[in-house]
Amino acid sequence: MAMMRLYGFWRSLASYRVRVALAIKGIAAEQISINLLQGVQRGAEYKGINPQSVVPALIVDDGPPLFQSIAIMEYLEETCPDPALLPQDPRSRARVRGLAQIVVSDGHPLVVPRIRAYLEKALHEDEPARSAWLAHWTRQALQALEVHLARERETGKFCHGDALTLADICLASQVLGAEFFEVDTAPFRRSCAFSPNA
Ligand SMILES: N[C@@H](CCC(=O)N[C@@H](CS)C(=O)NCC(=O)O)C(=O)O
Repeated sequence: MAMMRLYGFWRSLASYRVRVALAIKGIAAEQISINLLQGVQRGAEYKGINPQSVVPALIVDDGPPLFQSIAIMEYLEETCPDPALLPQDPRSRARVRGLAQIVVSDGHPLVVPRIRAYLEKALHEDEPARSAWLAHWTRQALQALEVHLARERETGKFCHGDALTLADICLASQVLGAEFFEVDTAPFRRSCAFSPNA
């Protein structure tokens, strides 16, 4: 069994995604907390591991750190394929990846700490304006997911069919973000029902 060390933080939605993937696949990993609230991610030591100053990063044995939650989850999928987090056929895989990217590429990047800090320190947006920003982009992502889940026949017990996939993990992280930012999730009935947090 490979030695794994995950650099993450309890409040990090991207770290959450990797933790869930590891748990589903039954892979043990040592957890190292990088305190984002104290800015530890910007220190020289962590920059040596991830020059982007973000979590997660995953070290496997003595290899170079893996970075970006989607790339890490795909690595876990390829090296530990059972239970699968991607369906078999290319069209289904594309849909699962598309749903996942609504969160990972579009929704989540707009609410990460460095964006919130930039709004506050560089643009001098006050707290209500910053909260409105977080709520707006969180709702946009959940709304897009909601429409996909409602109208596409591939939706099953989970986002895609009846097996849990990367899409569910990413959706769950977006719902968790909504809870952190106190966004009303009542309009996103399906997304919340599909979330493992439900
Ligand atoms: N697209 C990246 C996002 C990584 C990311 O932004 N992580 C956040 C926590 S969820 C972080 O470390 N932020 C530090 C900062 O913004 O200063 C991924 O999915 O891994």
